[in-house]
Amino acid sequence: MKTRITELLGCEYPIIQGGMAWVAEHTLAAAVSNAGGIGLIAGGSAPIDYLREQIRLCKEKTDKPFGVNIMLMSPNADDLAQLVIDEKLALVTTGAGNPGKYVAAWKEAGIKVIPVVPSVALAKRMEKSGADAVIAEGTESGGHIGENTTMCLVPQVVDAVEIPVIAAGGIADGRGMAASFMLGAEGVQIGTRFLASEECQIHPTFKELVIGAKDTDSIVTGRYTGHPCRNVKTKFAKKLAMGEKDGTLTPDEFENLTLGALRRAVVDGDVDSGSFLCGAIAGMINEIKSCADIVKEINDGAEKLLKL
Ligand code: TUI
Repeated sequence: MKTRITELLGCEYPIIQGGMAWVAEHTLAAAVSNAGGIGLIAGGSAPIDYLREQIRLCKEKTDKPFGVNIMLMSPNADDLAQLVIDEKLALVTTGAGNPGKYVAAWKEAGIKVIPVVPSVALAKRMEKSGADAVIAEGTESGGHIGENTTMCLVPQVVDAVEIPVIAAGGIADGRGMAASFMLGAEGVQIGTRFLASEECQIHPTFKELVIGAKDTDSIVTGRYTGHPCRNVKTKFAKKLAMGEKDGTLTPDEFENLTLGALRRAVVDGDVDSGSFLCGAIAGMINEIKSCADIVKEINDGAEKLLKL
């Protein structure tokens, strides 16, 4: 399917892999790009030297375009903003903030800029700042989320801006991609489906949690900290949610318990103290597949439905 997104990014399919913190490293990103989508390496809060190495390893594994996601709450965001320029990346996506102050420098360096937005207001601001496209991310997504749903947010963003819109949140198969296109999106960003991929390097326990999840197995924690996150509903996540609800955990205590929790989930597979970030669509994902199969099946499924 050719859209303004495939044209902008020079890829075969308008499918972008989510820049999942701690998860999206070079093996996954290269596999998605080699499959004809766009892979992303997640900046998260990782040290700059590690990210430079990840970018270089990805360049060794693919000659296709790939990008880096910058989590703007990271203390490293300024350094990473410069690193993507130094490494001549094709694409940068941003999350968890307003990247306005970086956009001019990225554009000057020839980098395509696609911020994640949870609202129409931010989408409009990003368009004015010179963004090439926006990712309208609904609250169905894993990780740090806004309030509006994909179904409601995407058409409103499409109506509000001229630049192309990529839909994210709750999309994991051809039906979700076709539905996004019916709402006016010209591409999709997909995270959770790639957690259950062969090339994803997360702990096997994390993959098992995704595969085993049913529709009601995701939970949002941390609204009172100002950084709500959607996770797999483990005992640990339920404990956090309960402490938040009944007041037995202060926001500070909550922050202390979740410090390092992404690493404990992704690297250690620690269900007692790790936060397994994942989207609400996990219940539909039942099988580990290669990134090539995932990308092709989603694209072909959507194409078939859209041609009906
Ligand atoms: O960023 C994400 N998802 C993430 S980041 C992350 S790491 C993390 N760990 C603990 C606490 C918080 C984050 C895990 N998952 N998705 C993109 C996204 N961006 N979702 C929501 C937003 C967003 C929110 C507010 C983007 C812009 C924004 O703007 C506020 C402003 O300044 O106008």
